[in-house]
Amino acid sequence: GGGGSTTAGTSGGGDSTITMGFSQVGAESGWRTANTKSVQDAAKNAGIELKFSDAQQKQENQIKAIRSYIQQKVDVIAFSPVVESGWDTVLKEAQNAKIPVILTDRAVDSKDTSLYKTFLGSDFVEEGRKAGKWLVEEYKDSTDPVNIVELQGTTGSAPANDRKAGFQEIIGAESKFKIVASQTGDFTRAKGKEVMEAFLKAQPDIDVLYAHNDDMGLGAIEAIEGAGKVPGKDIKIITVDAVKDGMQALADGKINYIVECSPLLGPQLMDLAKKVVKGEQVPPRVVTEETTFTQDQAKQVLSTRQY
Ligand code: GZL
Repeated sequence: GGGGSTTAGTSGGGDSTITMGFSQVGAESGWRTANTKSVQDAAKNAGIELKFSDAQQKQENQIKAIRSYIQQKVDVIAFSPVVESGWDTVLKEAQNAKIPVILTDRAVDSKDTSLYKTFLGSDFVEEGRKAGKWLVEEYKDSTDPVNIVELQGTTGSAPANDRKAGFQEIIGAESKFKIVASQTGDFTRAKGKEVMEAFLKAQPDIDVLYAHNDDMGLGAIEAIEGAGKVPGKDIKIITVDAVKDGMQALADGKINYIVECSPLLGPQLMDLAKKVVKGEQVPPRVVTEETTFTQDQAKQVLSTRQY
């Protein structure tokens, strides 16, 4: 019979598989679950062994996870910091243990940028500016006051701070725009609905909702409809992310504009991790490619969306 096939011997020497310890924020939104899937699929495709933990949106759980990865002597640590502050101590412990750290999705406010090799994620200030620019354009022919309510992301998180700042930078130039109420909905649908119900009771006249993510916007839509108003018409809605449920609401006319924030960071993260483990130089900042969507654009692309 034919000779059996011979399998090529694996290269000699130690196990060259990279182990990555990843601390995820939680599972608070459609964006987050899509981000988790991207990281897990990309690790598999890259042949990287992934240790993964979900912090339920608590910083102390992320710090615990990072400490356990240090104990386990992983080759590289990556995480999305739930809030910007309070990371220097644990990042110094990783540095002392000679384990490189990659920031993904959200940033930290540490002054010492040697504590991490690179930050891969969106420019949240620019996302806020894009939201503001659409609103300025939408109301360019009117001089009446425009009353805005804002559902902020998780208090202290980079996306909440920066999306607020970018939006304010643009609308602050025109006195007709007034943010009459602004409160955190913690990036979740449930909290977004609850806070929007409170806004509707407290504010006699709301023209616009700016929600820092689709999930809070979708919760707010339930509150707006519950109050007998028409979302997208009585109250215009701008959100950020462009996850499937948000894009469906946009196509249905319940949301007016979505600024995309791509969660598909997995492949780039694994490429950066391989370089960092080899001791190769990587850019200190890698900004995510992303765009914006109107209602018509949502109708065209809905069936092609990956998340
Ligand atoms: C943004 C990410 C935010 C999303 C939310 O990169 O950190 O967290 O906009 C998610 O949907 O909860």
